Amino acid sequence: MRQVQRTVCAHDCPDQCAILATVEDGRLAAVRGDPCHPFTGGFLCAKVHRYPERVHSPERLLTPLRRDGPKGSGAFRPVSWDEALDEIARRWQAIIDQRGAEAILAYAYSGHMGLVSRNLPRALFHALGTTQVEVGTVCDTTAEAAWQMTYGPVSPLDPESVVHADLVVAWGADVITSNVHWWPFVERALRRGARLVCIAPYRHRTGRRADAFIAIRPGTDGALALGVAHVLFRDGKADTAYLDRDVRGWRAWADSVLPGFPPSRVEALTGVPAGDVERLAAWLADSRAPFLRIGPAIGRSALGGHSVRAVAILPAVLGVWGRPGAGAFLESSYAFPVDYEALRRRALLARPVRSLSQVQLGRALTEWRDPPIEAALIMANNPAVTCPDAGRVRRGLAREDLFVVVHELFMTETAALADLVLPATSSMESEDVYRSYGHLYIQYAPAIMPPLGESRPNAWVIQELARRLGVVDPVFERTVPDHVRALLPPNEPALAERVLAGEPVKVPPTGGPGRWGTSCGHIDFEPPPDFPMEEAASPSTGDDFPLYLVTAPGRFSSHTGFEAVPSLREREGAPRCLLHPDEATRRGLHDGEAVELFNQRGAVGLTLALEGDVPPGIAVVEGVRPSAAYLSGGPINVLTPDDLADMGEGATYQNTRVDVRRLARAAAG
Ligand SMILES: Nc1nc2c(c(=O)[nH]1)N[C@H]1C(S)=C(S)[C@@H](COP(=O)(O)OP(=O)(O)OC[C@H]3O[C@@H](n4cnc5c(=O)[nH]c(N)nc54)[C@H](O)[C@@H]3O)O[C@H]1N2
Ligand SMILES: Nc1nc2c(c(=O)[nH]1)N[C@H]1C(S)=C(S)[C@@H](COP(=O)(O)OP(=O)(O)OC[C@H]3O[C@@H](n4cnc5c(=O)[nH]c(N)nc54)[C@H](O)[C@@H]3O)O[C@H]1N2
Ligand SMILES: [Mo]
Repeated sequence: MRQVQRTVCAHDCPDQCAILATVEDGRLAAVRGDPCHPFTGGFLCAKVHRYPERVHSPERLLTPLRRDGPKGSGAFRPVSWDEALDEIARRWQAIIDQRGAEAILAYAYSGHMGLVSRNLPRALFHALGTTQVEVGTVCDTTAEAAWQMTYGPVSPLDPESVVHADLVVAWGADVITSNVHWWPFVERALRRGARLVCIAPYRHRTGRRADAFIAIRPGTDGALALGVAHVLFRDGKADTAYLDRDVRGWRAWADSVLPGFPPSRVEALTGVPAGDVERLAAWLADSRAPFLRIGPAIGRSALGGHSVRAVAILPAVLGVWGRPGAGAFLESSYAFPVDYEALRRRALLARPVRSLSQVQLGRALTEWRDPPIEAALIMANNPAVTCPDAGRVRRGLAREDLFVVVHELFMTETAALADLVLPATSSMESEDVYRSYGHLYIQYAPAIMPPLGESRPNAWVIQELARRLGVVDPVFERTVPDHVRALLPPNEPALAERVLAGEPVKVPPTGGPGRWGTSCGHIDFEPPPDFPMEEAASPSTGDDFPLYLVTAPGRFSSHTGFEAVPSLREREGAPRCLLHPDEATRRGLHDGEAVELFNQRGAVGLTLALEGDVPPGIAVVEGVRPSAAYLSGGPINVLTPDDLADMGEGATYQNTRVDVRRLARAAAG
């Protein structure tokens, strides 16, 4: 039997595509972009295009597995679900009785972006009182905290409105690589005469298409933005009438902070020539409708929150909010009228929970006491590869006295360190509801094929554990359609029913002039947006290493989520270190040779690629790949620090300093 069904791409990506999937005799035969979805626009990215290969990969886990040898040896034997779940319940109960639930660390992350898959697990963790990730993630919590502090939880811009912009600034966002379905909208603006400016440490794919590219030292965007504001005020281009009307605390900010950011000092802080600071300010001042696309990447540094904030306020300084296509866009998430607590059920918490920033997972597993972590449940995340200071994460997971359970589709390096591995369904085999963070559509997706083998969705695992642990709450009994009804506003029952009918439903943006989400109701410049360089110093920055390491998304990979697709592995190719030819010459290194990036945390072998688009002083590695992809010592996150950013407990990947040298033959072997 052959059927075409609507579903949604569940990957952690702003595009959240609507898919038309062809299922033949219970197998996913083909996928294409749903032409009815304005943002997906009828095409899929190079990765998701290969979805049948991923779903039916011979590497899929099909039964629960129990470790059958020393930790990390890779020896496992199949066990039944009952055996696995009973063991988890028994061991967790013993830990709860002896040490308290905080000795259990449990979280589900963004490997599956369905609202049920991501949020229902938290209800169980809240009910038990386990240690969990309440705030900080490796992704965007710094950027979100900075945004909320300034504008509140609102998403005022429809990304599709960029077609009306006359200036598009991709500020720390490689649109063509990581947000490719927005690119056609940008192109429409460009065809109508808009100018595209890219600001990033190296000229990436989008940068090569830009009218102007500004190379910035990683982690210093706040200084550049304040320099731009300095010039706007100096030249009388700031809209003080708008600032008076809609911004709290702007005068104190303009008087106290801005004088410290003349273009000459900005050049010293950021590496951006003073003339470029002036030019960027002039383009913004001359623009009727500037659209600033802020990539969460600029938040992943010691002063990342300050940076996001300083960039995000520029439309307020210019007084352009409210014009079609004008403003700053970080994420669309806040536009959705979703009551996450209906699933997370924080109300089930008996007392405040011990919270972990995902960034410091390794620290928690190796250093925490009172109580130490004795059991861990990791769902939809591959932290042994993607977390900063991955070496420490691995040492933590490898503890013989730590009971590790990993729920996964594939035998990732994280799963390989588990005591029990539980097989997860792919999104094609699970029912869920999705809201984007890069556009304004919400969509329900039924399971379109039966689970492969004994694989089961996150929600099922959580329901079974709740039952075994005697946790009772209506949330664990609900069906997915009932979850959808509970998540969406009760006074708008028609919205839930439209969503459940399976069509992509668009919600309006929220916030805007006079309607901000802050407690004062205005755009909030208190505390004053600043860039306090002196606070950026962090113990593990390792300033003695001369190069900044920039880790950027891979085009044919999404973190490690497509590693089980050989054709994509091949297209992404072996990991490369992109370096300016002068840096190579200085070290006697040649294009294509085996090198290693190293710092105080480790050394990672990969292939050198000389690249004029990378400025001197910077090493770029695209894609976060599993260890086996590197010549030695991987993954790349062995080198990155686990310090927290200034806001939102986020990661500081872009604060990594390294050097590069020829890889000794023995290590390469
Ligand atoms: N193909 C692909 N798509 C993806 C992903 C992927 O891995 N692969 N990942 C998905 C996920 S989880 C997310 S969160 C999103 C967004 O993922 P992000 O990682 O935020 O990616 P981008 O927004 O593209 O931003 C990356 C670009 O920012 C630049 N950058 C790095 N540091 C700085 C800095 O300090 N300042 C400035 N100005 N620029 C900097 C880098 O040059 C890089 O090209 O993309 C999603 N989409
Ligand atoms: N150096 C450096 N490191 C980074 C970044 C960077 O810019 N630089 N970016 C960071 C960012 S933005 C992010 S978001 C993280 C992403 O980091 P991760 O969340 O670790 O991303 P993935 O490697 O895709 O791992 C997700 C896993 O979830 C599994 N999975 C998929 N669907 C399901 C499901 O339904 N249930 C279960 N149980 N499992 C499922 C997949 O098979 C996959 O192995 O990486 C971060 N790491
Ligand atoms: Mo992310």
